[in-house]
Order: sequence, then C-alpha cells, then structure tokens
Amino acid sequence: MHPRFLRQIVPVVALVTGFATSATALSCGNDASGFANWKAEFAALAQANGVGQAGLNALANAQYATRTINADRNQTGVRYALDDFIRIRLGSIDGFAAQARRHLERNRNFFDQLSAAYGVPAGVLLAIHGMETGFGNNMGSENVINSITTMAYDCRRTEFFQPHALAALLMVDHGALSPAQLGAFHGELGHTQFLPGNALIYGRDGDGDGRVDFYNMHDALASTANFLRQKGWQPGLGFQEGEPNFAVIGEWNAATVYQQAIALAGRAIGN
Ligand SMILES: [Ca+2]
Repeated sequence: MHPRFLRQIVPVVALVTGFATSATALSCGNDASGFANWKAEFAALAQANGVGQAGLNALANAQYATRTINADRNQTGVRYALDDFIRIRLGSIDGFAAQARRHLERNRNFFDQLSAAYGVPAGVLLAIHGMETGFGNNMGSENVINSITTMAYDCRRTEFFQPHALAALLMVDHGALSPAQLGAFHGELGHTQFLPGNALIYGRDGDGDGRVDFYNMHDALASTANFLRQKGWQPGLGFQEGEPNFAVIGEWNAATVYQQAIALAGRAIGN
C-alpha cells in the first residue's frame, strides 16, 4: 500500500462514535427561533469533545440554513424501479460508462494505484463519482457548516446529524474543511458526497500534498476506496448482485436501486 493513503485526518473515531449518546440530551427545534440557544449548548458539547477555537468560531458564525430545511422537508421518498432510476440519474448505462471511461483513461495511473492499494476496481469508484456529482461537476452550493449544524439542530434527525456536525467542526479545526466551504443540502462534501463523520474517519490524502481535501478528486476517490475496503471489500471478488462485494456497496448507500445501478455501471465501465 502506498504510504500516502495511510494518513488519516486526525484519530478521533472514538470521539465521534462515543458522541451519539451524550448528544441525546441536547435540545432541538423545528424553526430558526431556537438555533442561537442550541449553538451555545452545542458549543459546550463540541468543546468537551475536543473541538478547538477554529471549530467553535465556525459554529458561532453558523446561520440557520432555510434552504436545507426546505429541501429536507420536501424529500418525496419516491421509490423508483431500477430502469427509471438509471434513466433519471445516469441517462443510460452505456452512455454513462463511456463518459466514465474517458475519466478513467485520463487518470489511468491513479486508478491503478488505488486498485493496488485498496482492491476496489476503477469502475466502481467512477460509477460512484458519476452518480454522486456527475464526476465533480455538481458538488452543491450550500454552506456546509450552516447545513450540517442546522440538520443537527432540527428535531427530525438530530441524533443522526449531531455526530456529523461535530465531525465537521473538528475538520475545520484541523484545516480539512473551510468554514466557507459549499456542499450539498445535508452537508455532504466534495466529489463523492461524504458526510463529515465518514470524512473524518475514512478520509485519505490521495494526491500526496499532505492534507485531505474532499474537493480534490484524488483525495475524494482514495477516501471512497478506503471506505469500501474498510467496510469489507474483498479484492478480486465480484460486486454484482449475489456476489460477495455487492453488500459493501450497500454500506455506501442503503437504496437497493442505487446499489444495483452502481454494480451495473461499474461492470460496464470496467477496470
Ligand atoms: Ca491531498
């Protein structure tokens, strides 16, 4: 394994995973009115979990993210059949795969290195990259800190998002996330849309510049490969439905049609 892929942002896995229980005592709210009070409560908890001044400043400056809440409330929960999902998200498997192969050929050495280090085929990584952000063309336009703290404050999924908000503040502290960074509606970061808690744990420096930046394609894809490997990817084994690595795609996204589309696109893209 190439040593640069071994570097982690900061070893705070225990902090993040140990955080959830203590978070349940915090207040929550369904509109902007309680956000300032909540930020003060959350600052104390963040401090107790090792967040330093830069992260605390980012929290203090966070604004209630109305667009994020509107997007969250408007999620339809529609269940698509696989064919419809592929048509809506990818256009077609063949067209999507052809586009992905152009990215693959432009970065052949990099994908070979990732495959050697993590055992995850290029096709799977590119399928995720294309599915999540159109190969980095659409990484979102909402302030990450505003979004993730608002979701942590919002009563609907506060326990799920509070560890991610804490992780985002820790990333600010460690220079891995700018307080001004833009991302998707729920605080997802960069090329493959890592939530901050996962970014903190699975982040890797893929381009060897000494820092982990999810807005750098090499770092984001090395981190994605690392995530899949840590979740049980078995090098050299299949990833279609019924094969050993298909379940690992489910660790990335819980939706069956997503997993099926990634498997089919990954195979069509090839290595
Ligand atoms: Ca880097």
